[in-house]
Amino acid sequence: MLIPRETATRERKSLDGLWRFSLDAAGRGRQEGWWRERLAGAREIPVPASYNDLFATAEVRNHVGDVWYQTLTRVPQRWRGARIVLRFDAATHSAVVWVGEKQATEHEGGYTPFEVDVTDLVEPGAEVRITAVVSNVLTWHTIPPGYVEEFADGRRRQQVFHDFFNYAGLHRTVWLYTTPRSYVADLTLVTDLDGSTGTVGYQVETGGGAADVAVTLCDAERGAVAEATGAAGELTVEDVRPWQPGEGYLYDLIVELRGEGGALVDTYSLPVGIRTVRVDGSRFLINEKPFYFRGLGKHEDAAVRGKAHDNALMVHDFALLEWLGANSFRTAHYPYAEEVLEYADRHGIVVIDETPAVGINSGLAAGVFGAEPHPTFSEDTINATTQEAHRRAIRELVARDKNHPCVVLWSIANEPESVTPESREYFEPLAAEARRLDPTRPISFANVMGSTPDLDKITDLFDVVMLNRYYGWYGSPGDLATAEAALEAEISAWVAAYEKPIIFGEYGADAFPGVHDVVAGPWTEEYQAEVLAMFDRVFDRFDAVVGEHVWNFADFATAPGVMRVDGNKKGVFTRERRPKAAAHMLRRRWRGDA
Ligand code: GCB
Repeated sequence: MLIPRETATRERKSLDGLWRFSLDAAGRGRQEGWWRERLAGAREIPVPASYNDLFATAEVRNHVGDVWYQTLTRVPQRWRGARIVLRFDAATHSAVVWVGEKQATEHEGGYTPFEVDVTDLVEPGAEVRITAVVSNVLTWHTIPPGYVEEFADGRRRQQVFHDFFNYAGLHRTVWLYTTPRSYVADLTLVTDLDGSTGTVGYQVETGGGAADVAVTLCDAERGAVAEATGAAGELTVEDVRPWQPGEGYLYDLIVELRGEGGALVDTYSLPVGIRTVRVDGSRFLINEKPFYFRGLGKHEDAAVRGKAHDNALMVHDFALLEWLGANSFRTAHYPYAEEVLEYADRHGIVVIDETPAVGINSGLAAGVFGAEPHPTFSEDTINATTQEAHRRAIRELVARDKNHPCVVLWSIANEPESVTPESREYFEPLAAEARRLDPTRPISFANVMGSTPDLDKITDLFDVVMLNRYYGWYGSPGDLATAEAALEAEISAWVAAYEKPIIFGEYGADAFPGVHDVVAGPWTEEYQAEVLAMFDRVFDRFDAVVGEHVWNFADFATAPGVMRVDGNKKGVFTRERRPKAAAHMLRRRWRGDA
């Protein structure tokens, strides 16, 4: 799926700004047809933003169900004759959209874009009312899963099985954009390297009728380095400058559709990083060189705006990654805004890209999040319908992110149940689907603590062992000698069981900022740093460990609970992005020069 861009044949208009917003606590709007007129009694709300923390009321923060967004915009007169598309970069977790009186589209899944051709629903030059009802409800059949508790007095509470606040709303940009009637609909690129020669295999999908395809690859100075015609083919680049970690060198692929007499019909251009990625035994190779992941799991999370994409925060977070000496991060626990991947492409930061499939695990749900005990997989809980939603989530992730050179590994789930025959039945087709959708990248999932190689039933389906481990925190807190021995023993068991690269997808400890002690104990900044140092010591003893991603980059909001103090405090930065002692320690390890 192509990101909207301005080109010689295309225009785009962001609808970001202040929209009208109404809570629909009683869930009446869909029956009453609230899209038919101006939303009554509406507040103003910024788009993009999570709505939860904006209004200083528990009613909005803890709302369960529908909310309504509405804006009036004018379609430019000069767009007459063009194909006009309405696109939401994200609506969390599901939405129905009306253009004027007409339902235009609907979408499930809170972190991937959806779009609809609205040419016949709008009139260039005229105003148009766009209304979206957005639901934050998670059920056994959504990704991520959850369920809603109903109380006798009519209150509803959303139970989630994941450790971050269920922020919702229009989290990313909403666009109107144009394409010509015949247009470039999609592009799929596969790059390869052979010595100093690079290749870019391309496939162009078109819509709206036949036109001839011509492609030109330009280098960063905009000089053409290769050309081809036809909807699919391969471009060869001599003296290639590869995309590599730390150096996000990008070519530009310009696709042109040409009609009668060679007239330009449509043009679209896409940045291209030429690189390879592959697993070989227990090594993870980027451009055939062993790569070691130094970085962190992140979240889209900040005060006031919740999970909204924000360029200021993005630039600052990347600056802090650089300050730490990190070369990579994981999009825990959902696809991030595509701007983030584009930024990582340009700056040579390596990304593990994750679906929103977090919480497929009843043991964790009951133990950590206070959910009712239930089997993970059953007719009444996670079932074939959930699996289908999961398959769609994988498909939408790959469709959006397949052309980003920064993405080197797909993570199709975080900490699912993985020790039962049911988990194998559930994951076998999903792993196969991920491979079918993208045969060029390795696949993995984040393995939960306790799912050791003797118990785990799904690791053979994947290329990389990604372990989330909390020795010294959830296990033997305050006793790092015991934690160290247990960690070393577990890694040895994985190394004996599989010849696959091992990445630590999570490890860490909470530290409440400002709590210090000379004899470091849990919650102090010193202890957090000592836990990380202990893990790092052990990692250095194993060649098969090819990555360390600390949990987490920054403190983040969670549902209330006795395990959390104003949210999860495992950040090496506070939520305001101030460094804790652990950040300085990591900077010393990762930069070596600090
Ligand atoms: C995990 C989860 C992550 C949590 C973290 C924690 O294993 O993957 O979402 O936030 O542990 O801090 O407990």
